Amino acid sequence: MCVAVMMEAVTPVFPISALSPMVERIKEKFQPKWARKPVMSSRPSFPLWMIILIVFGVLAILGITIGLLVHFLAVENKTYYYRGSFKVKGIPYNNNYERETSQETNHLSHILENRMMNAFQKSNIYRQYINSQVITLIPDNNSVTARIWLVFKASASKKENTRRRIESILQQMLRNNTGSVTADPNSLKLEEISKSEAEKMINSRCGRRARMSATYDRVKGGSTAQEGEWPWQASLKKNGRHYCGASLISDRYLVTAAHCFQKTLNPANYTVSFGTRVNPPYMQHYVQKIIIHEDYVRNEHHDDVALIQLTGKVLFNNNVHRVCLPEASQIFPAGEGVVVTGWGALSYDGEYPVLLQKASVKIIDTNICNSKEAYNGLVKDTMICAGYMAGNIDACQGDSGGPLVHPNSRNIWYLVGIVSWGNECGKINKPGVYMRVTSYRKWIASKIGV
Ligand code: 4AZ
Repeated sequence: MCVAVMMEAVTPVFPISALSPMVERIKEKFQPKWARKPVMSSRPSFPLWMIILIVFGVLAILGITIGLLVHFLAVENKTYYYRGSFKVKGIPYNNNYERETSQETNHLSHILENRMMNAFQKSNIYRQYINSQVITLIPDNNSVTARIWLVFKASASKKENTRRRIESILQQMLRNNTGSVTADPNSLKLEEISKSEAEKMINSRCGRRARMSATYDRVKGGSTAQEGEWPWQASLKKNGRHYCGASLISDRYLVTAAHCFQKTLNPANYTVSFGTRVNPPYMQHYVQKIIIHEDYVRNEHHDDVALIQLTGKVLFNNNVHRVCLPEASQIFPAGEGVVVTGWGALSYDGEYPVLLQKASVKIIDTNICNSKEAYNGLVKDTMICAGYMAGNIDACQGDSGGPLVHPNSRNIWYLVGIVSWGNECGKINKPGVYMRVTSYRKWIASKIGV
């Protein structure tokens, strides 16, 4: 017992195996040689090829992990939408800024949109930038507040960082008062909005597209339109059958050709549908009232304009919303590229398509269109020719009443003409003749107040 007590006094209370490596080494040093462990015998030895294999394996796993991380954090981008506003100073009060289609609105918006685009494209987030637009201008005493709309893509992890960067780039842009426009950097406001709020903002404005399709100018002949590409295009149906085209110009009114209503004027016989497929339609509305131009004479070509009032309001969405009406003073020069759309015949007395068709044409000088070989003076100032003197690409039967549209420098679409008449379709020296919308702008305003 007593020996046992002696041992207790010199032995540590924790087991030997728990000693630190340093203590272990000291302990080994004072052990007799015969009791020491052989240095190498405790570790298994691996052949070189196995070590290389293990290293490669570990590197491969590391590589895959990093790759997946990069993919989810950097490549898996989401789209983010923002709305904001800032003040532009030194602009004398002018209520034309309140009109979305005025020259003043387009001019100032274009300058601001170019400045925003340049600022973002030159920044270090140029790869995340998708679009920026001026939505409205609100004039005040000696200043105009610009309401803006922005789209960026970013990974979820960089979301807040992206918002801060957008804000600082815009602030810097507003501080650099180069050019004719001076802005107030302290007036900048910016907030993230949902996709549906962003689409609502765009779809409530005229002549814009929420989905950005740029294929229209690459199409040479007539070809099938994409859903949402021409959201103002409507099909006017008589007793359920496509009869004429029409264009949505407000949430309650469409503009079309007067000659579409030659036989009956009873609104109950007509329906208006939207979407690229004429049957079954994407959206359908009923007609409340038909307003024919007072000076239209049946079987004559002049004043071939009519308005359709719907029984209820159209709920705008990506695929259905209004086109812009040009100011009465706006000029569309000869040679400008325009697009005509409709479900009309694919050739004179030919077949009708099921899906909406589009064709890129050019505005033709009225003097050329009135030449002896062409229409020999039949084209009035209130009409506009579009197509090609060489023929082929043209509107045709069933396209009547439909839109001829032009994108302005901001890519906002304006109604230039209403399909009206022509000598058959696509014939040499016989281009399509359209009602010139600028000539009827005041008549439209007098009837429906837009
Ligand atoms: C029509 O009969 C018609 N090529 C419409 C347009 C044109 C010709 C005929 C233009 O409705």
